[in-house]
Amino acid sequence: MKYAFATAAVALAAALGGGAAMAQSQTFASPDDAIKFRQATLKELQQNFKVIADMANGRAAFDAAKADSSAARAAELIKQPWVGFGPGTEGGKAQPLVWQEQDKFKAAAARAEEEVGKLAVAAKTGNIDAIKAAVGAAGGSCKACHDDFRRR
Ligand code: ASC
Repeated sequence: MKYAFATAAVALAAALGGGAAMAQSQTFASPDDAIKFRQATLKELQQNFKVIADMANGRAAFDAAKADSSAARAAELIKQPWVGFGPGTEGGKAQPLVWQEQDKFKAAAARAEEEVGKLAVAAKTGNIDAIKAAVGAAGGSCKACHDDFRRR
C-alpha cells in the first residue's frame, strides 16, 4: 500500500489568490516514514522560526542577515510537512481531527504558509517593527493549528 497525498492544489490556490502553495504530492514507503518526515520538517521549521522570534521578542540581539536567512528557510519549510499527513498516516502527535476535518486542517496549514511567507518578506526589509508584527502573526498561525490539530 502506498501513502500518497495530493492536496486539492488548484482549488486551494485559486481560493487563496495564489498565495499558498500546498501543491505537492509525495509517496512514502510506510506511515512511519510519513510521520518522521512531517516531524523532521516541522522541527527544523520551529528551530528557524525561533531564531527570528527570539530577536523579535528581545531574547536575542537583532541581526538582520540572520533574521532574513532563518525566515527564508522557515518559508521553504512551512510548505513541506503537509504531504506527510496523507491517508493512513495517523499517529505521532497528530489528532484524528486532521483526517476527520481535512478542509479545516488544510485551511489552517494554508494560513500558516501565508503568514510565514509574509514573515520572510518582512525579514527582507530588515525593519524590526515589521518583523515583530509578522512574527506575531506567524506564531499565531502555528498556535492556531496546534490548538486544534496537535495532541498536547
Ligand atoms: C514556536 C513553536 C510554535 C510557535 C507557537 C507560537 O516556536 O514551536 O508552535 O512558535 O508557539 O505561538
